[in-house]
Amino acid sequence: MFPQSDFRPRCAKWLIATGLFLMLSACVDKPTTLERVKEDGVLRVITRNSPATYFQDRNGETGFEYELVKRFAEDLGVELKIETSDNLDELFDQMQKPGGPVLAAAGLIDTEQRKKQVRFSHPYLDVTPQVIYRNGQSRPTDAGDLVGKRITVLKGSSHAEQLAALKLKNPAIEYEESDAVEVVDLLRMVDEGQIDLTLVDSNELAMNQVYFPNVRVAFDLGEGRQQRWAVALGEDNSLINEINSFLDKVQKNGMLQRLKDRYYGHVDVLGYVGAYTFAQHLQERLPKYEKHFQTFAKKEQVDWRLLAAIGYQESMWQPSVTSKTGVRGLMMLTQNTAQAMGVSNRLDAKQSIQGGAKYFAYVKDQLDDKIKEPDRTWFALASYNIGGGHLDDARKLAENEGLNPNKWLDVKKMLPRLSQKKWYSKTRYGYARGGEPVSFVANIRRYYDILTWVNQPQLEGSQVAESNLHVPGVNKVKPPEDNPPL
Ligand code: BLG
Repeated sequence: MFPQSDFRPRCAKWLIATGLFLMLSACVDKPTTLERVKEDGVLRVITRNSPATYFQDRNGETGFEYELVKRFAEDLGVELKIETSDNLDELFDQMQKPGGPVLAAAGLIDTEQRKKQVRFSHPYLDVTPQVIYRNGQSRPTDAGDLVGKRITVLKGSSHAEQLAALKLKNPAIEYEESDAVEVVDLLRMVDEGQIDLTLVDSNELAMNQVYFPNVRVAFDLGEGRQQRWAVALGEDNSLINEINSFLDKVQKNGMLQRLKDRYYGHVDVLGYVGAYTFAQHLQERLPKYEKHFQTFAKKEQVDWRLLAAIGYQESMWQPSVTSKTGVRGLMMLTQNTAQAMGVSNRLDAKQSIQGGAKYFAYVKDQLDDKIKEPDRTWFALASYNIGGGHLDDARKLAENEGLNPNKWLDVKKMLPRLSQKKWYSKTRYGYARGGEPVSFVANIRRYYDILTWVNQPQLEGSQVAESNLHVPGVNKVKPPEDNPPL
C-alpha cells in the first residue's frame, strides 16, 4: 500500500500528463470534412452532364443541380469545382475514392443499394418515376404490361433497381441497362421508336418533353420519391449537417422554388399539350426559318434564338397569320412598322424576320441608357409589343410608386395599370393593353431558354440537334441566376 503522501503527487503528475496528451492529440486531430473544404477553399462536387443537372448554355455552366450547389459553395465562401461522371456507377466509385469529390449533386434518389455506398442529405425535389412510351403505340397501364417490351434504362439508376425488383416477381420482364446514354437519349430512343419503353423521373420528363413530340407518360411506377445530395459514407457529420441546414434555408426563403420554376417550369407554363406542340413545331416548322433567323440576327447583333423565340410567340412560326387587330406575318408587324423597316410583303417569312430583327434592334437601341442587361432585353421585348411610348408611361408610373423604372421586375407590375382608367387617364399615351407585354416577355423568355437547351451536346444525334441549332448567341444575356424571376 502506498502512503498517502506518496500517492497524491504521483497521481497529480499522471493527471497532468494525461491532460497534456489529450490536449495535444486534440490539436493534431484530423480536421472535419467541412474544415477541410474551407481550408482548401474548394468544394469538389460530382454530377452528371444532363439537362436536369449540369450543362453548358449560352452563358456557360448551368443546370438545376449546378445552380443549387453553386449557391451552397457561395454560402461556404469557397470555390466550386464540378466534376462529371459518364455514368452512375462511376459516380458512386468516385465518391468512395479517398481524395475524391466530397459531394454528389446529381439528381440522386436514396435507394437501399445506394445507402450502402453514400450518406444522403435532406430532400430538395419530389419526383415520380414514370414509364414512358411512344404516342400511337398501345399505352401500358401497369407493371404487367412491361412484359414483351424493349425497355432500356440507365445503368445503375434507381429505375434499374425498380425493374430488378419487378423482375423478381415477374421474371418475364426483360430490360437492358445502358451506361452509354443519358436520360435525354432514352427519351429520344422512345420518340424515334428504337425502344418501346423507358423509365425516367417526372422532373426529367418535364425538362425534356419540349424536345420530343411523341413521348408520353404511360403510368407512374410506384410512389413519389425525393432527390437528395450525397456525401461519402465514412465522412463525419460536419458537411452533411451544413448541407442540411443550407437545404432547409433555401426551402424556407423561396430560392429552391425559384430554381424549380426556372428549370422544371416549362411543362407547368406550356401545359403538356403545349410542350408536345412546341416539340413538334421545333422539328417541323423551325428548320424552314432557322437560316433567316440566323442571318438577320447576326446582322442586327442579336441572339438568333431570342429572335426565333419572338417568332414563336408571335405566330408559332407561321408566316401567314393575321391578328384580330390586323397585325400580320411570322413576326407580327404592324403596317407602320413594316413600312418603316422596308418590308413590302409582311406575309413573306424572310421579309418578316428581317423586319422584325431590325425593329427589335431599333427599339432596344432607343431605350434609356440607364436600363442595363439583362433587363434591357426584356424592356426591348415589351417595347416591340406595346410601343416605346406606353412603356415609358409604365416606367413613370413605377417611378411615382417609388419603384425602379429601370428594372423589369418593377415595371412589369405597372404595365397592367395602362388598361385601367384610373391610371391611364394620367399618362401621356393613355390606354394600352398593358397585360399583353407582361405575358409576351415571360413566354419569350421560356421559349428562349428552351431553344438554348436544345443546343446541348448530349442532344447530339437527336432530331432536334440535327436541325442545326448551334449558332452561338452574339448578344450576351446574363446567366439565368442573374435574371429576375419571371
Ligand atoms: C406592336 C408594334 C409596335 C407598336 C405596338 O404594336 O405590334 N410592333 C411591331 O409591329 C413589331 O410598333 O408600337 S408603336 O409603334 O409605338 O405604336 C403598339 O401599337 C405586335 C404588336 C401588337 C401585337 N403584336 C407585335 O408584338 C398584337 O398583334 N396584338 C393583338 C393580339 S390579338 O389580335 O388580340 O390576338
